[in-house]
Amino acid sequence: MGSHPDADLHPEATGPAKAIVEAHQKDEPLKLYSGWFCPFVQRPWAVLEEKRIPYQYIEVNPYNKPQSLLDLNPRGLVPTLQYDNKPLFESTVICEFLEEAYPDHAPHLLPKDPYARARTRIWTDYCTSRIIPAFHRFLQFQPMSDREGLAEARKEFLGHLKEFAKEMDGEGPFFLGQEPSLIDFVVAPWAMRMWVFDHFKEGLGTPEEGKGGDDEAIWARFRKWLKAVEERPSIRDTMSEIQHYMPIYKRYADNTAMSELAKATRKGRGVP
Ligand SMILES: N[C@@H](CCC(=O)N[C@@H](CS)C(=O)NCC(=O)O)C(=O)O
Repeated sequence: MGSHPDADLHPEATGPAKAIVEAHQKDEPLKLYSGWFCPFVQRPWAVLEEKRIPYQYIEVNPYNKPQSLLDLNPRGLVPTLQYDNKPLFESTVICEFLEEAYPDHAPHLLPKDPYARARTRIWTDYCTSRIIPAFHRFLQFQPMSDREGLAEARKEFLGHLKEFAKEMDGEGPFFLGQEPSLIDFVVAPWAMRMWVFDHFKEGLGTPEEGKGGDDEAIWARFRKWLKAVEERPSIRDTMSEIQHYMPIYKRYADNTAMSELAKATRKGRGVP
């Protein structure tokens, strides 16, 4: 009674992420309290991998919170980082912290130039405040019989992707250029989960190559970015097998657990 619908999710990472988890079991002063499935976790997890910072991976279920997690973070969310016996949370804050606490570890998440740095924060915020909420509105859209509503939700999401792609460095392949930055790591987990639209919403709907009309160049740039993100080992290899994400997203897309999830969303807590 009252337990979260995801309290019984698959207990551990599978696929490529399994090997990374196994390689990070040794006790380390830096500990990542994680849920293998959580896109917010994947942000700092990929950054830790990318920068080759030594850390210990600790799997917890945030819908069935162990005391060890609550002791560090009263909100009991993942990711939670333990650094030198002190807790830290909020995925974007953790990423920026890793950049500052390990200054010798490349690639750097923020450019040196103050203007370029500020602009990086604008587009990082755009991912969190526009792209990701629109991803969830599209994924959650119901009923599927409301064709206009579905088209509208898709259009809203694609509109944000297009705005995002317009701002990218011309060459890339990442948002700011050759190397991934904070912007890429903040949005990559959702980019890696866009298959959900094929399964649950009759397709993502981005135009195929050569079919983007006036926006062809923008969509070509988007595809180049997406490919670079999908192929980046730190991002690719912190993903598990699709079949284990499926029940979580199915519940979400079907709206079967809506009242629970709506409550969680209203309280400002994230949903995967
Ligand atoms: N704003 C947080 C969101 C983290 C979050 O919502 N994580 C989910 C799992 S994907 C969680 O821990 N949920 C547990 C709960 O809502 O109680 C961040 O960016 O770190």
